[in-house]
Amino acid sequence: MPKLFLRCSLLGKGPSLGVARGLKRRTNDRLELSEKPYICAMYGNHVVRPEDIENWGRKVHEEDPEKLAEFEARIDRGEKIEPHDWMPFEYRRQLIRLIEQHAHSEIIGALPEGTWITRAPNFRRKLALMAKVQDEVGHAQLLYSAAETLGKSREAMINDLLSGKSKYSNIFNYPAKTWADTAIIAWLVDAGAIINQTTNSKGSYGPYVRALERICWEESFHLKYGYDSVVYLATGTPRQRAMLQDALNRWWRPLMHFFGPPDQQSLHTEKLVRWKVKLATNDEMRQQFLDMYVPKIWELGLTVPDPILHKDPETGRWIYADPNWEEFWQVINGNGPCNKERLAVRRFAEENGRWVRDALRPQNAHYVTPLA
Ligand code: FAQ
Repeated sequence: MPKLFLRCSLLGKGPSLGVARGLKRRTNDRLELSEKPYICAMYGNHVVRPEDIENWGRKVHEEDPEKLAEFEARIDRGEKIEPHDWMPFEYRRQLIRLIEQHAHSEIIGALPEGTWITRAPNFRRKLALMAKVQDEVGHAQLLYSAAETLGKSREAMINDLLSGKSKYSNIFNYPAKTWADTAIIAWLVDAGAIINQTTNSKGSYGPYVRALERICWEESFHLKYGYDSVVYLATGTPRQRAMLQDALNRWWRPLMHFFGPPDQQSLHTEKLVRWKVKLATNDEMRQQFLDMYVPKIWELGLTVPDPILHKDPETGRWIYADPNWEEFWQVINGNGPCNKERLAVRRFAEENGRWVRDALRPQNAHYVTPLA
């Protein structure tokens, strides 16, 4: 059985997923089909049964209370949940939503910096930027694979991105106007991503946390590259400093939004913290970011574009101006400055890359139709 499904995963579109229209047995290297559809995914040779998918809308209180209690006890003990383990449908649904959005953020996130590869100021910077952008796309690969273990096909995820149904990080819907924007992205956006990802890499879902661990290693190189680029401009000519300050001014608000809405407005935090998918709330991560990076920004002689920003000596918490949460909701719902452009580029890539995917797919594969 495991061998069969491993093979199934190799035949799918993309590296990890195949959908068998009822994979029954293997004869002479060919897969035979039965009536029922199954999804198989790479980690743990997991099989999502048709009835699982039909139950995706099931509420937590509708779960078998004994199974739910045992599941939550495992989480409390710090055990990892693996794809073949029992899990509440809401846990599965939440993980798919979050990991999928994260994966989309990585491929869309490659675009603002990617537009500067051809315009990098020298060959060394160009090489470094190319490597970074390539890493981000690689992170998307890892994350799509992790999400696939939960039963949603990569095709369905990409379709939901392209149709605008699925979200991706707010921050990549802003233009990278100058070279200094790439420096701010590589330093501060990567810093924010590392804070989120190192925290959540201690989480409960095995495939996701293993992907996060690897991603964090690579992101820490990006952070060094970003900091190096920022220091170079901050210690450069007055024009270079002005360009850097301008970039910081434009990216600050999206950076404050990056960690998600304030805790009181967050829809999913409570559940995700209980199930150890999120190990800190949105506000806690935002505070951690301010703690770590505001002093560094000031050290470089740059100004944070927030006149009231300060740390309350009594609570130890940063007080900051309202970063305009209305703008955040607009941007994540498709109305940011670059949303349409970003999705248009992805649609172009999807359309023009189809012949490559078709050429790579084995002609005699029986079952590559996605189910989810
Ligand atoms: N952007 O209830 P919450 C990177 C949505 S990777 C867009 O608080 P949650 C690497 C949220 O989905 C960056 N939408 O949500 C890189 C929900 O909508 P829904 C991405 C957002 O999930 C660097 C609604 O608002 N990282 O940067 C955002 O508990 C440089 C209610 O919000 C991840 O995805 C947002 N910022 O907490 C690449 C990490 N915030 O689904 C290139 C994994 C919230 O109900 C260059 N994700 N929303 O329609 C997470 O940790 C969480 O999903 C949060 C949000 C913390 C982002």
